Formats: sequence, structure tokens, C-alpha cells
Amino acid sequence: MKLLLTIVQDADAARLQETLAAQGLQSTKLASTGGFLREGNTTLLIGVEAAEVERVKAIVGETCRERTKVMSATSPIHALEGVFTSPPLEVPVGGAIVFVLSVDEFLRL
Ligand code: 2BA
Repeated sequence: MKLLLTIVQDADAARLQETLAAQGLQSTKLASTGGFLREGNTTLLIGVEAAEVERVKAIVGETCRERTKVMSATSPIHALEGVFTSPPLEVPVGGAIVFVLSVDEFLRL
């Protein structure tokens, strides 16, 4: 069995989870925060048989799209003071980051 630890943008999460469910694939949604942008994103835990991994990767790839986020280089307190150290930075985010992990055991107790 494999676990796909899948980090997506919040805007894509509901549709991805619905698409997975419609194809009989189970997932668990976790609220997460990116270390670089410090913004919310969504992590889905998707446990599947090894033979299903490529199908899940295809669904994730089709459902999640790349977007550009604007990152302000100043903290809110500096912005209030009118101190701008550098211009806003455009950062591409997504479609999705996927870690495929091997699962030693899957138990439902
Ligand atoms: P964040 O860490 O908030 O990163 C958002 C986007 O910022 C990244 O998009 C990437 O385009 C850019 N970025 C990240 N670190 C950067 C840096 N040091 N310099 C310049 N640009 C940088 P994605 O690569 O699509 O990642 C989306 C989210 O997936 C990340 O949000 C993070 O939550 C997660 N992620 C990505 N790679 C990861 C990794 N190796 N380990 C754990 N989580 C990861």
C-alpha cells in the first residue's frame, strides 16, 4: 500500500476530494500552512494500493492548477509605518506537491 501526501491550494481541495470520492478513492483533509508564504493550504492523505498510484497522480494533476501569489516582503507593522524594504514578489504555487510513501501496515482496529 502507498500513502500519497498531497499538498494543494485551498481553492482546489474540495474539487479534488470530490473527484477522488466519486472514483471510490478515500482521502483525509488536513489544514496546513506553507513554510514560505505562511498561508493556508490543504494536505490530503490518500491511501491506495500501489497499482492505483498512477491513477491518483493523474487525477491530482488534472484537478489542481498553478496560480501566482503575490508575496509582500514587508511585515504588517512595517507597512503601517510606511516602510517598504522591497517590492512585492510574485511566486508560482502548485498545482500540487505529492510525496508517495510506502506504508508498512494499514490497520483498521
Ligand atoms: P509554501 O512553502 O508557502 O511555498 C509556496 C510557493 O513558494 C512554492 O510553491 C514555491 O513556488 C515558492 N517557494 C517556496 N520556497 C521558496 C524559496 N525558498 N524561494 C523561492 N520560492 C519558494 P510549491 O512548490 O508549489 O509549494 C506549495 C506548497 O507545498 C508549499 O507552500 C509547502 O507548503 C508545500 N511544499 C512544497 N515543497 C515542499 C517540501 N519539499 N516539503 C514540504 N512541503 C513542501
